[in-house]
Amino acid sequence: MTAAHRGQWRKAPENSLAAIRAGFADGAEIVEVDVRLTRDKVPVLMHDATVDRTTDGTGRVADLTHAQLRGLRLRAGLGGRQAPLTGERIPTLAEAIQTARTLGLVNLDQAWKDREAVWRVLEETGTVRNGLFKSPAPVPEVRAFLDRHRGALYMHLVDDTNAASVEEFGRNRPPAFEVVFDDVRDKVAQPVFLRGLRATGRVWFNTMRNDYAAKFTDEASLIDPARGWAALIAGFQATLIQTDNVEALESYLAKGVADAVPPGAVRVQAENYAPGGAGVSYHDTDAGNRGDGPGRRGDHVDVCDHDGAVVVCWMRGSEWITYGVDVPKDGSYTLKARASSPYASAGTYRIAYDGGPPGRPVHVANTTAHYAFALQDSRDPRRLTRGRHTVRVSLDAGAFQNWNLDYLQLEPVGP
Ligand SMILES: [Ca+2]
Ligand SMILES: [Ca+2]
Ligand SMILES: [Ca+2]
Repeated sequence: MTAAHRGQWRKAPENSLAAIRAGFADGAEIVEVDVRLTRDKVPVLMHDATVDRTTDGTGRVADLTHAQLRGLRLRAGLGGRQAPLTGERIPTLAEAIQTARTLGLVNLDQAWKDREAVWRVLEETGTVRNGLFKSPAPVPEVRAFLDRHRGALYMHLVDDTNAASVEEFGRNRPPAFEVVFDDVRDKVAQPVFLRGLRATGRVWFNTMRNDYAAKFTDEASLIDPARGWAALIAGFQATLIQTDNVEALESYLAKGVADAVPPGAVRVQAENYAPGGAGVSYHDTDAGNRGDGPGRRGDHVDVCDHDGAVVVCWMRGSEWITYGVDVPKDGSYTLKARASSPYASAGTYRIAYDGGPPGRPVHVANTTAHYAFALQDSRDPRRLTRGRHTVRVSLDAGAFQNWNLDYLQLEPVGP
């Protein structure tokens, strides 16, 4: 089973009704949301303690009334000050859970402390079987809640600090455990422990970021599922994966391929730039590799590791970088860049083929976070013959530049 983290935020604001619908539409069985109480004790969906990141308002959810929150508009995707505003509003839990009624489960994150208020909403809306509670709370506290509310769905969160809690449940175990480990040597990551969990229920892992399941992340899975999802399924008993990449995970589960290169297209990873060194294959304005990723020894190109995505980062005006690309067939191609940036505009680049003059400026779109990569079409098609070509990406010196480049992809658009 797959769980869409904060809903399908690649298509709608995180924790919005549209994101819940899109998560299920894209194949998730579970949509994860975050629940908080307003000042007047209405459970609503909001990840952060404040509304600042994801709306056009400011302030703490706990200090604002439901009516005040209702007036705010949600920002696209993962939000951020420069993300565009949408027509979506902050949903109440009641609206969210009713949206999911015929579609699947809603995992109620951050809801445990307000579990009685949340339970009342589920009862009132007749959606007790749609809401999945979770917590790492002491077992007696969990038992008291489940005894009080027969029929409540509950998943227990375990890491190395509370691994023993599994045994405390005795023969009355929850139907699922969420396992968090940041090192494969952790107790909860050992085969014998995980087989024990799997024997009685489902095993949930989170692959959005490093340190939730060591480095088995979504982005690593996009490069090769064996670095992420496949490893968790084959070696860690995973039967439930929470992801920021619903479509890619569904594609992997259905077809064995996560992020396929389209037919006739050619992809080159940004970090695999042409050889030659400074002034030949690239120009970089800051000495050394300022990123935390695997840069090329002796080179100044900045390479970052964004939770498994290996990317060229610290992109600045006047920098350029060159790639060798093997075009499979004569034809017209468009160049797409898998890029990310929380800024608007994030930057502009121009493409030059085979040492020719640079094309028109291409604007990099705001993706609402540094780790939210999206494939962006340069819309500057070019005829190319079969064989080896060089592609140079150069950043305009006069424009604001702050974005990350994961890969380039030439896609056929015509003969
Ligand atoms: Ca540098
Ligand atoms: Ca740089
Ligand atoms: Ca890359």
